[in-house]
Amino acid sequence: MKITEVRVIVTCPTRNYVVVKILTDEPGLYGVGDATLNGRELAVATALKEHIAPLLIGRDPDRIEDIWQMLFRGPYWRGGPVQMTALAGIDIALWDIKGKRAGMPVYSLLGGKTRDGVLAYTHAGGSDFNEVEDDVRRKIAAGFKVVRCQVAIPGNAGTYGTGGGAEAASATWREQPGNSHSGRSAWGDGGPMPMVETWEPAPYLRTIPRLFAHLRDQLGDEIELFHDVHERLTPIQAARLAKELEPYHLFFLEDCLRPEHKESFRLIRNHSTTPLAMGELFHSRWDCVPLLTEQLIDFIRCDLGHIGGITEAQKIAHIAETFYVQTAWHGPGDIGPAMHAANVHLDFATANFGIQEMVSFPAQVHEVLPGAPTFERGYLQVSDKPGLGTDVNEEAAAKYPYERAYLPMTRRADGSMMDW
Ligand code: GCO
Ligand code: MG
Repeated sequence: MKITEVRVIVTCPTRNYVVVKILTDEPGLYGVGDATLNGRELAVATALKEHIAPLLIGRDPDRIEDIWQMLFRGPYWRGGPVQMTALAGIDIALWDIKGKRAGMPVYSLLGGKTRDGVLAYTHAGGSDFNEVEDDVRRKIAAGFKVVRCQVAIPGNAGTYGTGGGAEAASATWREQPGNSHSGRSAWGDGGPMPMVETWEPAPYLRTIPRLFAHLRDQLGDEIELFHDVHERLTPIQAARLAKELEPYHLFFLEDCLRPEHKESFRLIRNHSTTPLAMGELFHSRWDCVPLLTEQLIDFIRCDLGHIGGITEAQKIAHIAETFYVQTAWHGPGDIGPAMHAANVHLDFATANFGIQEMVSFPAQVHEVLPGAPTFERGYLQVSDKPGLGTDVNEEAAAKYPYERAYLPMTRRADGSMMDW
């Protein structure tokens, strides 16, 4: 069997997705992967079309590990988000082909089911504590057992993730002259620019423990709650937050520090027993290893779409298992249904699976990219069809051409740059 074509489809059914379709010389046998990198979609599409596709034509799609090694080590230049997202798109499509060829769902090829359903979480948010509480109640009524909670911070305009839905939290903003939450213009030339938010640590650190005090008071202890810091704190600020949140028993505290700060997790650990999760900005198993071997985190939550796909994630899961760390793969709206399906196939086959982030895709995404995992009573399921069970409708994709879009940016009150 040989790869005959690598098709790269960029489509915007409400937001941009990069889809990889690998065709083979076996009539009707193809695989579908996702290679979406929010805000840098065309960089990945170009890497795939210009640099990677020509290397794959004529190769045996069965040799996933060898192709992975070739695309990772072959170019000499290692990793980074663009290359690892492109590699993930190829990896996912190859696993889809392998499953279809074997007549088995991918979770079977990865070792078989270790559980009957995949515990999932969603997002709740609001502009004040009561709005967050109401949103959590709605999510509980919809069947969720675990909910991430974000709230607007008094004095911080456009605080990340207050929109509620996971889609809103991971939204990109289409280019719009003067589009700025704070009224601050990043470039000042009136040209296309991302939304710019304002953020200060002091009001944030005061507000978040009070939010969870309110939620525990109103909602009791049974519902699992947690919070995403989104890489905005310094090590000592993160240690303070983790310590002050201890009484509210969070499921985990997500991404406290920037991805470069691995050794600083020691400081947080020394001060608190709040479980810690980290990883959506990591690009390889080597980013994870220091946190795993020292047991500095409790949940590893890389994005399969940005670390090279199932092949790399399964290796990370196995290293994590050795150190009693559980998986919680990133599952926002800015990765496509094929990657969400890959998450859930791997979750099923992972003994040390912890939890899965999920989104409900809008109708246009289902039309273009059918087969996303389904949610019922707190758990996700995937199709038992051979492969990953997702597809791409190329005619429908053509109806929604690419639209340039950026992630928001954040600045401190004095105008200096902050991490979004
Ligand atoms: C999450 C994330 C996302 C990211 C988004 C960036 O936990 O789901 O933090 O919302 O911000 O994926 O593109
Ligand atoms: Mg996050």
